Amino acid sequence: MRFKDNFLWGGSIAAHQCEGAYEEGQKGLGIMDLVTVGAYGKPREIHKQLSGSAHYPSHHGIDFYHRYKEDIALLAEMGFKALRLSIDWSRIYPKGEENLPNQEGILFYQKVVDELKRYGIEPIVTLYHFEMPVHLVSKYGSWANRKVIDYYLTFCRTMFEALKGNVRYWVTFNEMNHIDPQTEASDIFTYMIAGLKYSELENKKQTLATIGYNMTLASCLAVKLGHAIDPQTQIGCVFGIEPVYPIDCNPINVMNAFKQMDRDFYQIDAMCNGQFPSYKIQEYKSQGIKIAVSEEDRQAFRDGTIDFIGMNYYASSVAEYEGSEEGKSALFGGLQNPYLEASKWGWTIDPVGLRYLLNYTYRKYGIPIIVTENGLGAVDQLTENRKIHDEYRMDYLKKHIAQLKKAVEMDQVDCFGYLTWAPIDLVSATTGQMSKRYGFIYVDLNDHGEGSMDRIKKDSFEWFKRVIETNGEN
Ligand code: BGP
Repeated sequence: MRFKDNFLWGGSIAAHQCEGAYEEGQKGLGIMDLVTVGAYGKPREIHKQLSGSAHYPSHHGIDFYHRYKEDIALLAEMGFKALRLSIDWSRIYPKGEENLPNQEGILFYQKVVDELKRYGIEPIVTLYHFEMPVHLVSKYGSWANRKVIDYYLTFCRTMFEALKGNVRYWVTFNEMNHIDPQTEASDIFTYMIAGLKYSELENKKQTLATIGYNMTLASCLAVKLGHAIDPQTQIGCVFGIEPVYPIDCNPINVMNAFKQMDRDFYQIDAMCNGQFPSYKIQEYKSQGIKIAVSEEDRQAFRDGTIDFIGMNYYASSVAEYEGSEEGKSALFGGLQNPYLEASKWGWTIDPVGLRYLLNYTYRKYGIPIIVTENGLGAVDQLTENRKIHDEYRMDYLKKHIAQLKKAVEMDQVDCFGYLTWAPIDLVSATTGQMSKRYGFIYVDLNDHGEGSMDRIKKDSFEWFKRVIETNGEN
């Protein structure tokens, strides 16, 4: 089996990382509008409200809000078959709880989708990619409160209806799996997903478990709703997963590595098997965490199974035994894998990990998978004649595509698309830096928001164009 003829080659972007125009079009304040840029090795600061002196990269993004036509034309020139983008909830419901949506916000996304369709590019629309109205966090406490599920569903209904007939692929959430009571989380991870700082959470384990449960439930309810509005749609959920390897063959380390990796799968289990996994409830019970699955919820899990799994893949990690069978592992780095190199930001470069993860996931669930994010964050040097020679990026992607090919051709994994993160440079989510670049298209802008914002094709632009033209024969 080769890549299917209609294989979806393309890329992924997210609203808060590219749109900018944070005060235009009647947009409300979103959680990522309050996060500053982090210096190298330093975390981004998260503010409670806007402060005059701080620099907030989401406020300008790469100005996609005004330049989407130019950007989509460049992606079309590369031959893109698909673009995954997200809807900023705070553009549609500025505070999250209004009775009526903001028509200007809806119109913006309708225009973007129309522009994509004009070039035959399939839009894949994410409904929640770290974009929650700040008001829902301050008034209701975010996903820990079930009321927020209702507001999310109202928002989903608005978008399903507004884009009906034009969008075939929907994604309910991006990377909700990074919230787990067992994992020591960094502030930025819990903040991106739920607008809450880990260090400030009261009753951390219970709150994180509740958020994880409520988001899983919200996804199932959204799937059911989307199918009812348009039965033609394919609705999935995107997970960011890194394979976890044991540090050696000590069975305890092997078990521990399995347990670490397994934490990223309980929500996929719920969404594919149609029930919230009993092993998770058991685990919660043993730690005094209370999650009650009502009969109504049970029905929602049964009715809202996903059509496909979206897989964000960047790196793998290593787990080591640390005094108990529930030891510790590190997300993206920490423990070094001696066989792998890492990016400047410490993310390991592990193409085989992609094949492993695709096999692991497909064997478990047997439903179609799409690689929704994969790419190398790197510092690019603009030469005097305004070129970017990014062979390191091509090298990274080539090796990953080669492994993807093995997964599809040899291992028979049903994968229907490969989307790079991100086809055009944009603001990095975890660091806020512009200098952590992923694109085939360079955006002239630095970490302080200075630059012409000119778009410049990197060497990888022509290369990826050939990958698409040849359906993966690069
Ligand atoms: C994923 C997110 C993306 C993106 C990517 C790269 O987890 O879904 O939004 O940002 O990671 O991360 P970063 O931008 O921090 O390099």
